[in-house]
Amino acid sequence: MDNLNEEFEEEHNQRMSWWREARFGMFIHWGLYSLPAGVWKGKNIPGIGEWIMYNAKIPAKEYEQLAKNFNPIKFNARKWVKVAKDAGMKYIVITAKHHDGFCMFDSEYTDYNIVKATPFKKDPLKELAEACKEEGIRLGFYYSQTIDWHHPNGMGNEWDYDVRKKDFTEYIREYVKPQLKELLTNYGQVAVIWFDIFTPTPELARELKEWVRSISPSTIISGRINPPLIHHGLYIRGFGDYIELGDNQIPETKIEDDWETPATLNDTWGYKSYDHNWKSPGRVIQLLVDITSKGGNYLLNVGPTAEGEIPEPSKKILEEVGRWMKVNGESIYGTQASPINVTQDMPYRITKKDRKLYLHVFGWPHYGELNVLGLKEDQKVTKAYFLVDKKELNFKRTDSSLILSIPEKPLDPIDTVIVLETA
Ligand code: JFZ
Repeated sequence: MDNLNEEFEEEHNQRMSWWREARFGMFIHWGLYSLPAGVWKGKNIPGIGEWIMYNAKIPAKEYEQLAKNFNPIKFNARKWVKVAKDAGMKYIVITAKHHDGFCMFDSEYTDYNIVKATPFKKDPLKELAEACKEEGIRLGFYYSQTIDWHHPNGMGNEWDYDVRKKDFTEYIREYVKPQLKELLTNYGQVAVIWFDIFTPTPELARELKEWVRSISPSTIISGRINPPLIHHGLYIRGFGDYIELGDNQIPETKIEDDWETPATLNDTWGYKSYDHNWKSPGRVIQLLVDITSKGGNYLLNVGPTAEGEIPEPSKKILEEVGRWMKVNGESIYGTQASPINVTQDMPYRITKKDRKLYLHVFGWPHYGELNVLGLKEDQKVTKAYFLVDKKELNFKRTDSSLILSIPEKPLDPIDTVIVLETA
């Protein structure tokens, strides 16, 4: 690799080191859309909650009236950060401006923001930044750099505006870039700028990347700064610092680069009053393990209410996940993808850190033996024990498998973690 590339790679590794350690973060979708919560003029509007303005084709002049009633008096940044921290999450990414164009932060480039346009009059991102700093949680901002259904030069609103009259380059240079500078300079060290549905040209994507780098070189840029790039079946990082998969998308096999799955706890990102399709804590834990075993991060969403509260069911699920993480976090944080091929149908997953393999057993065999397949002949296992109590397990080796002697019942019905120490 030539020197320049080596320098970039070294810089990239430094920027990504906390992110590779973290593995698990909280996504927060919170905005004016939390007020209708999936209902408009008495009708349930299909689709994800934060898309209600688009799905109901609400005129911008009508939608913006919501600001007058957005007053999250129950918002408490410390409580939100505690929910994330107790769940074992190490970073938070919150919507600063979603596709509806409403800014959840104070901005001098539009009055269509939470400080100037709502009775709340405060900047929740400022409070969140302070709470995150106190608790050692990193904070990033989701920013919709392309779709903006409120701004006349943003993309996506063809029911209020004439597309032919839009000047998108003007939108990027006179609005998006100045706002990114506000976000990157007014809220302390910003961990991530989470760009979303894709900058329409590589030139503008490069311009945004260089802009962010020029203001805050250590801020990570999400993969959605450009469209997903897949070449001969391989995911390619574009202008972002990592690959962003589709919503709730889990790859079949590991990806040899930094990547993240953004995911919901039910079926919506923004709060919907009637979406009760919650994932179980066990499902969330096994998704976290599956993603980590393939080398990825899990950015799991909560959609707070217009009053400023994280929904009780979300908190209950995350409390349960946190209990598992308290005991087993070592097998997630700072781990890499399994060096052993594990297919989706196998009853276990493997994560790796240094010379330790963490065997996550989802389906417990009830005949006293667990077969771990696909080991290389020269892959020496010197010791096996339960992570939770260090109790050793006997095992036999064949050329390509390890046969562990296991008790009748699992220690944890969701995921019992066995440590395999390797030479
Ligand atoms: C986008 C947003 O439209 C949505 O509201 C939410 O914020 C989500 C996290 O991101 O939705 C997407 C964007 C990209 C893909 C899928 C959904 N994709 O590339 O498959």
